[in-house]
Amino acid sequence: EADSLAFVPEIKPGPNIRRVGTTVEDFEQNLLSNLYFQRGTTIESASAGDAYHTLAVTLRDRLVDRYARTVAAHYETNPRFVYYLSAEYMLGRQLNQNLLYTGTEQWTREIAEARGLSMETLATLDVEPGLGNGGLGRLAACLLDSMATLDIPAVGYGIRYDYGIFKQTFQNGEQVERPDDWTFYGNPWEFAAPDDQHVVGFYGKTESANGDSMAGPRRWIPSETVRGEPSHMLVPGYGTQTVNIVRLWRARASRQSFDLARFGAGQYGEAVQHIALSESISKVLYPDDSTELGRELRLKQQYFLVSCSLRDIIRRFQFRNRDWDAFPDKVVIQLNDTHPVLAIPELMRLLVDEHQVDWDRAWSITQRTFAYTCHTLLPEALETWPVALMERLLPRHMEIIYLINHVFLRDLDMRHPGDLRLMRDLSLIQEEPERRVRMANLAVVGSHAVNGVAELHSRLLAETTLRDFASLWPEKFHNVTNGVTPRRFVRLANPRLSSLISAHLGGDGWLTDLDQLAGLEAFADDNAMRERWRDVKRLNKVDLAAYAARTTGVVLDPQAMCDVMIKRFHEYKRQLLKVLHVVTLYNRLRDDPAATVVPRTVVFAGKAAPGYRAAKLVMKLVNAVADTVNNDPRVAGALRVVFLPDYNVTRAELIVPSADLSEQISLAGKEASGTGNMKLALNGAVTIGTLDGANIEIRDRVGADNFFLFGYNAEQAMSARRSGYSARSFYDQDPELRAVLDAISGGVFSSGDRDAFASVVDSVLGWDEYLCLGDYRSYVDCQDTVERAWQDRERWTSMSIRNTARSGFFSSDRTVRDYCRGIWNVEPVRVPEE
Ligand code: Z15
Repeated sequence: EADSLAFVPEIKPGPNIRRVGTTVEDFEQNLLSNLYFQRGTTIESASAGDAYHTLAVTLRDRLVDRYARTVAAHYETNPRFVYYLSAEYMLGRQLNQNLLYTGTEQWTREIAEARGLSMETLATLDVEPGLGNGGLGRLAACLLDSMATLDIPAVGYGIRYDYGIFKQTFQNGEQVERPDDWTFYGNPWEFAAPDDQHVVGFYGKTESANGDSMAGPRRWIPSETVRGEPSHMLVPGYGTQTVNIVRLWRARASRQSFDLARFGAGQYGEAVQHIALSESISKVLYPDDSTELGRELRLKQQYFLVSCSLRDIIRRFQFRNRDWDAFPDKVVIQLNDTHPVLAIPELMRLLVDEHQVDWDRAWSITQRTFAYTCHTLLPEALETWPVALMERLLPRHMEIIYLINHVFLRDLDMRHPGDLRLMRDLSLIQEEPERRVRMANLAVVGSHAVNGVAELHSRLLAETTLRDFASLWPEKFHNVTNGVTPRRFVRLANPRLSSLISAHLGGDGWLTDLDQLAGLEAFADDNAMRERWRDVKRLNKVDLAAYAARTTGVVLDPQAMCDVMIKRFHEYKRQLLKVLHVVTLYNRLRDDPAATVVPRTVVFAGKAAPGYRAAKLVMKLVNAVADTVNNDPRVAGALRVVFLPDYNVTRAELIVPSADLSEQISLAGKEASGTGNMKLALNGAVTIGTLDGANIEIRDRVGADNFFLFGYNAEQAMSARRSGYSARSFYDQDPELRAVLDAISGGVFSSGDRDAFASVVDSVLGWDEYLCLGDYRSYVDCQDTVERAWQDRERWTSMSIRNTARSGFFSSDRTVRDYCRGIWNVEPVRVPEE
């Protein structure tokens, strides 16, 4: 099947770019006209849903105007583009963001409220596209926001999953997953382009196209094809005219897939099974974060994303350029983890087999084009795919990978003659226990830059996981510390704090120049400021308490310290250590109800991969402890525990602004960076944390006095594990710890059932990879220090202000600038207002 319908979708510059009006009257006219012509209804009969949809498309119209001018400016300039390839994007809700970015928030409020519609109602109709699992997907969204804000020409490519990350509920304290049919009522933010599809092949065989060399060109004859149908969402920059796009691919069956004869014979299921099979490729996001499942369909998803995106990138390149050697001057492709790494052999295939570029030239182009971000150190997160599966699914790619490996190992042998150990470790193919393709090795060999996501992570990558590559090519290795967008995670999530900041800094310039937050430093010990700062936190906590009461029935005290642990459930993140602390507090209160303690609300939120038994049992334990604690009159007023279900971007925007204490307690050396830690610090939460990931950089900046540090550092953790770590000895020597574990295994939180949580307790008492008990005493003592600090209200508030004032570095604008200078070598393109 040829690409018969493909066309060049770019908007060319010309006089036909429409302009949207600039007054509230124009805006209201646009709304009324869209209500009538787009929604097909009248103001008298419009529902809240009609109003929402109409508002969304009207805002979208305003962004289209900017987008058209952006494309025109890009066309004129023909700049180098960043193409961000990611299997995940966690964009968050679009409505409030687009109101802010188009400056129409106030107008909308007036127009809506005059008709009895609240902004809150409209906001709740906005559905968050949950097309990611956690940190990696949200980072992608923050980088898109910052690239647009910094006028960087960029396109994000991803998959338009029919079902995003599952919806989480609890039954008997256990996680229950429900499908996230996020487009059930339609998605007003996207533009579908069903007439702009690409055809993607799978399986089949290869044959020589001229001669017999694997270095090609060769012909791949796939035995299965599906179509990739694109749609895009607009990605506006804040305070600029630039609007970029994120282009998402959806799998569609070929036109002839519906079996009319079978349908006629009453075999309805069989009649549509080919359609269902093809379209399953983009059906659902795999809900695993930092672990690999190795399913065939997952590999198909990855190749589907890569194939569609590269065809698009090449077409965009050819729109303005001819010479393939110029490709890396116009294109840099950033690989978000190993998920899109098949793009490396795919570009080789397209150049060699379809565009007659010879192998060596194609390889040079490829290496100069790609850059790879690694997001983990966990061995279980490093993807490998069985050679047998690759040979079957992508026979030509497997040939190309062999050839890349052959040339690479030959060169390696010239530099390090006879070093078989090195050859075996760096080979793109792992031999034992079964032959597998190592995607991270392929990424490093095929890219000109490799980066980790925080200083410690980048150092450990170069010293451990990718050590031999780092000695081979030290110049390839970079660090780019992650960041978060202050537009969403301060301005939109925390409008009260934002107003207070702007009032003290004399404007909102900090939103695009976050280092300006340093100006708050001057007010850190100012009584009036501290009073207002506390007021903001208190009001945010009142909002959170209202939400918690409505959704869980748990009543929270806005005066209590709000202690939050919000992130994916994973053993390395050690939610269990937090539970051990909560039970410690509970035991103390039970033993002595008169004990003066700091009233605390412990907020948990986060999802676990559906198949991750250990993490799910910890979740169940959290719910069980919450139940027991919240129903025990002896501790009422002192301790509350709430697990807010269905953590997502929207929920983060609710919880982060009310946090006093930010729990970042992963075992040192395990969390690559973390980004929730940054969101919380920016919103004035004080961190209790280990020397892990970006915590280290947060502490360096906010100051050791404004950060609660505990636990092993990465080196100590590694040597503790090497030198025979004994969890038992901690249990034997620490009576308070013993009481906690005995309470859990004794059935205190499971109505006397001693089996319910036995395996949790056994896991920390046995050979615990994450050294929970080893860090317990240090953690609990540190929490006692936190409580003493909290009791000095003024001092705590100063710490909180300093956390905000000194966290400007953690803007994703800085992250994008780092990528631009260190890796991408791209320049901004300003989009004129007219
Ligand atoms: C993911 O969310 C992260 C790493 C992964 O390897 C996968 Cl598969 C998913 C996270 C890291 O755990 C986190 O530390 C980091 O902040 C985030 O990526 C963004 O870099």
